[in-house]
Amino acid sequence: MDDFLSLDQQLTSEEIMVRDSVHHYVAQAVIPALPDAYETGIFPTQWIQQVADLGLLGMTLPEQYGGANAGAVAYGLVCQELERGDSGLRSFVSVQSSLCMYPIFRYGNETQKLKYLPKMARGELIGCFGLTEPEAGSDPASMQTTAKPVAGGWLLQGSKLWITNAPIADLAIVWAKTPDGIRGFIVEKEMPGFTRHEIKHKLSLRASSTGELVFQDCFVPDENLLPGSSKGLAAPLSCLTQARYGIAWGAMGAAMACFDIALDYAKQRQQFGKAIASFQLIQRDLADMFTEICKAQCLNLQLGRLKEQDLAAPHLISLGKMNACREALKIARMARNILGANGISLDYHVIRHMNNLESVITYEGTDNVHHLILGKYLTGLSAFE
Ligand code: TGC
Ligand code: FAD
Repeated sequence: MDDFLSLDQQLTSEEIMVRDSVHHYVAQAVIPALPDAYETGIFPTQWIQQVADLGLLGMTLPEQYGGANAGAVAYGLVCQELERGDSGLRSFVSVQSSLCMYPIFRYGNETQKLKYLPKMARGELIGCFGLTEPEAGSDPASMQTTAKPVAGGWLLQGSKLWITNAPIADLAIVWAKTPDGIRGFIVEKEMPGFTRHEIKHKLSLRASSTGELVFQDCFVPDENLLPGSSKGLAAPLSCLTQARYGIAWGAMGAAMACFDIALDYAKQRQQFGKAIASFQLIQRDLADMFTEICKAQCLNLQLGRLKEQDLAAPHLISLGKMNACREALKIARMARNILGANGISLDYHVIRHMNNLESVITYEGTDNVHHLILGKYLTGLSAFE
């Protein structure tokens, strides 16, 4: 869609350049591969090297760790353009950058940063982030995975479920209960007692690899504890704040794709002797979709500028994630309706975005959770206690 609000005026030339180069990459290399990748339920691993070569992995980190010192708005625009292609590709980049490289950068020591981050930026090491468990989703404080201190390290026991990248990951950032509280660990795939299983039969995020992590007396040496991780939920929640911010932009990328497809289709498709775009009810839907995209673009941009000044409080990020996911899902459903029967075909893409957004609205905090985070901020009363 065109830049109707002239928001490009608010972007630097570097931000526009990075957005446009990712847009071009997605149009050329990602979208053509998608119907088949989605149908077969396989994450195209060739995308890993491509996004690494574009400098998109850990792009906000300093250069000495393989990053590009990029700002929050540039990262947001990248997420938007990746998810214009598919939520699975944006998920891959979010998890690698915000949920794996960020905790190592923020809570790791210098040895860990130098050992892992440059290789992760080059796409040579893939990460996953294990917080959710079979019995602990919205309430990660109730996790049952434990880390018991033993000579020279820790013994991990438990499992993590619904973990993006788990089947293809070389390492996992795992959050486990120690006698002192929840701490973060870097668990490498070769560590004895660590196994992974792919989750099959997903009807959403099919072009993404999702799995389970299992720890059976898995020995993790002391050097793989993230020393700066606090003894509570603050450290994993701070990683979620990074990823939720990217999702606010990403979900709108999927919404923009759906809007563009629906608008083109409505102008072409003839019924009752004229283009369906000429019908008032179709125009109302298009106008509603367009309005929500414009509103979310402004919100995301302002959140990004606040984040660049370290002023984007977690409840504001919740506002952005909640709004974008809710509106993007509505837009995808409206687009699917405008396409009639063609709307259910992978060839027209909107059903894929719609199904993906059913995951995106659930992961990284459900719609309810984000309402309650905002509710706590507004009222001073926690609904979680
Ligand atoms: P609460 O008492 O509010 O906070 C506990 C401590 O954490 C601090 N804190 C934060 N710090 C940084 N960023 C944030 N967003 C923070 N939110 C809270 C807080 O200040 C406090 O610190 P301290 O020092 O006082 O201890 O915690 P609570 O237990 O009331 O929180 C409840 C709740 C529901 C908000 C939280 O548990 C939550 O967000 N639940 C949702 C779980 C979730 O989002 N899981 C996502 C798993 S990862 C994932 O889905 C990846 S998908 C990836 C992809 O494919 O793209
Ligand atoms: P539950 O917490 O059981 O919630 C079920 C329903 O109850 C929801 O509607 C929820 O909003 C509602 N609910 C729960 N508590 C409350 C409350 N207090 N008030 C009102 N309503 C409430 N996790 C990771 O750790 N790493 C990953 O990489 C990852 N990737 C994922 C990829 C996919 C494709 C999916 C689908 C999930 C992924 N997740 C990941 C897990 C995701 O974060 C959780 O699914 C999410 O946090 C919700 O947890 P749950 O599924 O257990 O739902």
